[in-house]
Amino acid sequence: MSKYTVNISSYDAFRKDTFGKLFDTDNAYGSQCFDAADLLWRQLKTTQPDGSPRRLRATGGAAMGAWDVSVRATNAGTEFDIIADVTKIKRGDVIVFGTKLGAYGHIGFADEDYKTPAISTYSQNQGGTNGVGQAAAFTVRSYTSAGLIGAFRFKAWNAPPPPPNPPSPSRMDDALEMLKQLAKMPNTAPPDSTIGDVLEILKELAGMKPSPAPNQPEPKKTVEQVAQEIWRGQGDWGTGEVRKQKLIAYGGEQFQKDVQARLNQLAAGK
Ligand SMILES: [Ca+2]
Repeated sequence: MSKYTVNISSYDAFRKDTFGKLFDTDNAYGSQCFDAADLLWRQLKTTQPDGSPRRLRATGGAAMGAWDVSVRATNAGTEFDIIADVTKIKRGDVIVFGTKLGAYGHIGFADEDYKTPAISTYSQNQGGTNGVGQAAAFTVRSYTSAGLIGAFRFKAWNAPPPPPNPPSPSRMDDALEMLKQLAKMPNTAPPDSTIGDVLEILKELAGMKPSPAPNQPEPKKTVEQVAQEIWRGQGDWGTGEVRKQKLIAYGGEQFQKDVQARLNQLAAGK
């Protein structure tokens, strides 16, 4: 059980819950940057491979030891993605700095996406003396991005956005299925909730934009229809060569010949 409980529903929630405060999760050396990152790990409900409660591991008693290959995968567990390409760092990632920031390196949270020459970092011990006193409290400070050696990305803070509601023809299926169930309840008043559900779906479907009719060509007229039209002086078929070309354009040469043959029959009183 962690001695601290903080809100980890999002990076911003975590930041808001910890800003200006001091945490000494490992009860050693006061409130260090290591405790800042460890604080997140200690909120996790999972256990380490040896069954002990989750905490951030680090070799050599150094903040940068959290990125050491011997503990990296254990630290990532199932909850974190390992970000080896530091240029991919995103706000909220747990970022690890190497010896460019001193013998122990540094660890904290990216307070902005990767950028150069420096990146805003949210952590403890970013101004205090040996992690002691209020000056060590959680705050933001910029550190050279050249010092970054890697990052852990807490998946829960980087869930992909839910897909937009697709137009769902299955909603009609849902309504039909409910109606079928209702039909199977002879002599029983259906529960209001079910009727309500069906009505909701029907309203939803009624509000849906009707799907546009497929772009279908006008059904083609038959030889007989066209011949009758021309015979009655309907349509815009013209006469002579104009008519011939229009008929060919409309239905092809054979169509034109057939229409002409039919017109000849009509003229002959057939
Ligand atoms: Ca400590």
